Amino acid sequence: MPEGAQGRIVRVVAGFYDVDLEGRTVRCRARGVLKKRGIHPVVGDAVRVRLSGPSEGVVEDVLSRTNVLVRPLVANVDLAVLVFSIREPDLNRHLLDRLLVSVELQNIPALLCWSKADLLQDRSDFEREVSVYGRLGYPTLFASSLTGEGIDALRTWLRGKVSVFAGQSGVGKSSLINALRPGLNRAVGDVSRRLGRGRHTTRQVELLRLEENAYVVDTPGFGVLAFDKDLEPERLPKGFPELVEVGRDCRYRGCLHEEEEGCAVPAALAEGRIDPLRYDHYREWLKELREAREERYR
Ligand SMILES: Nc1nc2c(ncn2[C@@H]2O[C@H](COP(=O)(O)OP(=O)(O)OP(=O)(O)O)[C@@H](O)[C@H]2O)c(=O)[nH]1
Ligand SMILES: [Zn+2]
Repeated sequence: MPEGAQGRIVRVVAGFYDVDLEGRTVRCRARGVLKKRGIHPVVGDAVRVRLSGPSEGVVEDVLSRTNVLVRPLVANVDLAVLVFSIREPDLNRHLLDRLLVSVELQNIPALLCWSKADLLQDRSDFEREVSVYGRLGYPTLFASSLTGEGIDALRTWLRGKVSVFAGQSGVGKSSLINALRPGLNRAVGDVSRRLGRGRHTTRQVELLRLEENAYVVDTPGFGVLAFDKDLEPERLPKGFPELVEVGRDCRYRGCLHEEEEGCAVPAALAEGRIDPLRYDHYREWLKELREAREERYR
């Protein structure tokens, strides 16, 4: 048996860790000393494993993490693939901005994937609607798991990374992952049935291995995304690249871009350098975070 093989935790099941070692899964328990040191391995962790049988082993060590997403609980996330269908369901910009703020605040690069591209013949209106995201510097691609459009480009994006797929229920995340590797066969549900009941097909947090060094997490669909309960309102501007940029011209450092004297945002709004809908979302969430803080100190 080779000693100290390095692998990646793909699943946590009732105190056991399933570790991918170059395409083969080994069920492991964690060495007792890890717990004593307060180290709790999670999905996505790069680990050193000592094999104790053909498909059994012990997690000896957890390598240092680049980041940890809280929901879903995944370590070492390289890319967030935010999936939004161009129709069925229609684009939800509130949720899109919310997801973008979350990944920005966690320093995770985002790829915007417009799914079900086959449902729209003329894309010019849609492209106009989402052009703001391209201008902000987010990479975007159209994809359809029905026609295969964009699947190769998506595969190229995922190569060598741990990627988390996120987006509303029914936008086609599982279908995209199926198209990326047909052998995986994720459960695909019926959109009308599930949207009606708010039920989700996708449940357990699991890393799926697509090819060598490409792992994806299919997160359960959701309608809204809660911010971390203790996120300070002062951090919110960091979630908006355009506010970070324009904010350099505000008179006061730490300007929250409401009605402060010398704030550069009103001029940027008037000149179209800041998208009004995104700014509305910013103001709404600033208020929400302030209220949450008041709750905390009550
Ligand atoms: N027209 C079209 N329909 C699609 C496409 N991809 C998925 N669908 C349909 O959309 C519905 C939802 O697909 P899923 O892949 O289960 O969506 P999901 O985002 O994984 O949903 P959750 O697991 O609930 O988060 C299914 O009825 C699919 O057949 C596509 O590219 N084009
Ligand atoms: Zn300002």
